[in-house]
Amino acid sequence: NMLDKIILDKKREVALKKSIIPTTQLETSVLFNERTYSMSKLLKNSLSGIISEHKRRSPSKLEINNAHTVEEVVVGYQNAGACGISVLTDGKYFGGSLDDLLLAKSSVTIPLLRKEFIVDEYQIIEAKAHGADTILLIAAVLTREEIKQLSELAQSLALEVLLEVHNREELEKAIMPSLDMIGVNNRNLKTFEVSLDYSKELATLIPDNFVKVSESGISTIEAVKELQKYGYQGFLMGEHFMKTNNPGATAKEFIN
Ligand code: IGP
Repeated sequence: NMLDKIILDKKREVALKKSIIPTTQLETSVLFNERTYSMSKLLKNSLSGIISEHKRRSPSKLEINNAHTVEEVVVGYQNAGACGISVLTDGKYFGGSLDDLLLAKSSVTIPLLRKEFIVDEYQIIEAKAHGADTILLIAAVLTREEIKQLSELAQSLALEVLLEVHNREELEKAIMPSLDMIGVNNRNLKTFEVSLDYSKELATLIPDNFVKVSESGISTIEAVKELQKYGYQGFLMGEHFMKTNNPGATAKEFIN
């Protein structure tokens, strides 16, 4: 399946990068000692809870938006009142890059999520060096031990962790104190099937001390309102914004 393929490629990519740019070099980035912004706190205090995503293309949708610069998109999202911005940094499957994250960091002051398939501590150091405030960990591709090790490293760098799950087993495996937010991906990354029922079914199983985020496949204000009834405070939306010719203006429709 696609997810296995992505992870295989990612492991190769990280091994190669590690041999070229050692972590000690990443740690000299001026951003490495910068303060981070808390996405979970903003979500808790927001009525709308929108995390808007910069996404050019995806394996399921191919072309989404290539017409805008990163700066245009992220400034539009910030002006719309988003609680945070997710920046895809995977190149091969999503057309993103760490440069996109850097550009976003230099353009806005709201929390940034590095949207990446993290399989190694190296990518967390990299995230920090490129201005991320939050990292994503995907339970489907990590063991409990890996989730613990990676999330504790993130915590030690003042990065927040959004842990992504898609079913009950992943959720039960992953629950631990070093996570800040738990996201239910409505899209099955193996089959690309999308249903908001995943968020609805898992809602009561997520302990209250984590901010609940519903990810993917959201395209209406009614869907957001419905998910709020299930306790969700964060809504990760990409395609619905990116496919329009003014992503920021479209995001604003969801934010009061
Ligand atoms: C956004 P959508 O359907 O609004 O474009 O979805 C986001 O949830 C999705 O891009 C995503 C994702 C991921 C991408 C969720 N988890 C993991 C890559 C890797």
